[in-house]
Amino acid sequence: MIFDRITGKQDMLKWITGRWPTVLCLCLTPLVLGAQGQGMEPRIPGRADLHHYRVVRSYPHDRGAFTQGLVYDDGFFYEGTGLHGRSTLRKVDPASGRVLKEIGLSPSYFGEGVTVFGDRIFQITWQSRVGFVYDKSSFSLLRKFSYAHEGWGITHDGKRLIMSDGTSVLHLLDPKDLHEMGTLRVRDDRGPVEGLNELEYVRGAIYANVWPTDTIVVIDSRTGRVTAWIDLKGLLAKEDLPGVDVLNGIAYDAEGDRLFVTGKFWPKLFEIKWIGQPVRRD
Ligand SMILES: [Ca+2]
Repeated sequence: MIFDRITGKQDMLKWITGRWPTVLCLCLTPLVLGAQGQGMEPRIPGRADLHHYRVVRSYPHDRGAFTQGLVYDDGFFYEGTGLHGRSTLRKVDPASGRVLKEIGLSPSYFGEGVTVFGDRIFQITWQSRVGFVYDKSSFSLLRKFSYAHEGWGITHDGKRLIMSDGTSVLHLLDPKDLHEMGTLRVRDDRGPVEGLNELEYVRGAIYANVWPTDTIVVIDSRTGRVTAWIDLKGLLAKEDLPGVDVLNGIAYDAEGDRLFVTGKFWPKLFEIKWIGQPVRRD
């Protein structure tokens, strides 16, 4: 089934059909055509600036990792992978791509985003409405927590955990007791931006993959307003495309001001920079 193969999220068809009929034909086309959503976007971006990129450096990435969450912390990547029976939390050496530490989730859980908050790692799951808190060093499970929506991506701004659920709404959680403190509605001048997936907090902004495209939106974390779109089409060479799934994975090295991206089953992980004059779309 192509939906299983491409996304692992077959229920997404129901989600799209029920919630956003106008996006249906736009979303299905890239899934049928193949990986990366080449040439397609879920909607026409609003007036926010559109940026392109250049690759600073590429790194090896585990081709068996169905990447759902990516973080850079103190010289290492922490990565959460998905799919039932294949979901993991792992610590990865950036230079070699070697997995240094790994735990597997119970097959009943489909792992999603991860974030490192102090000495803890938070990992969420797709439809089980259960998240996990681990000790960063040992990966020992400290506690579970629950939430009332799907879990897609997670990051934090130093005070609040920020979660996506595949819609245009971000959930703000207290990292101490995990209760929901509020929501942030993400939109540009053309309306809500749906399909927000993997997240990363970068200097006052929230970066979000827009599922199932090669696009990242840059969101003002105070207002929810989209301030820029980054078009990441063409990151993988043609020979690397067979078997890969969509872009999913954003990490930021605050100390070195380095931005990293990868995707599901991608053989490479990239450090990128925005480039060029932004193109205004009217
Ligand atoms: Ca991230």
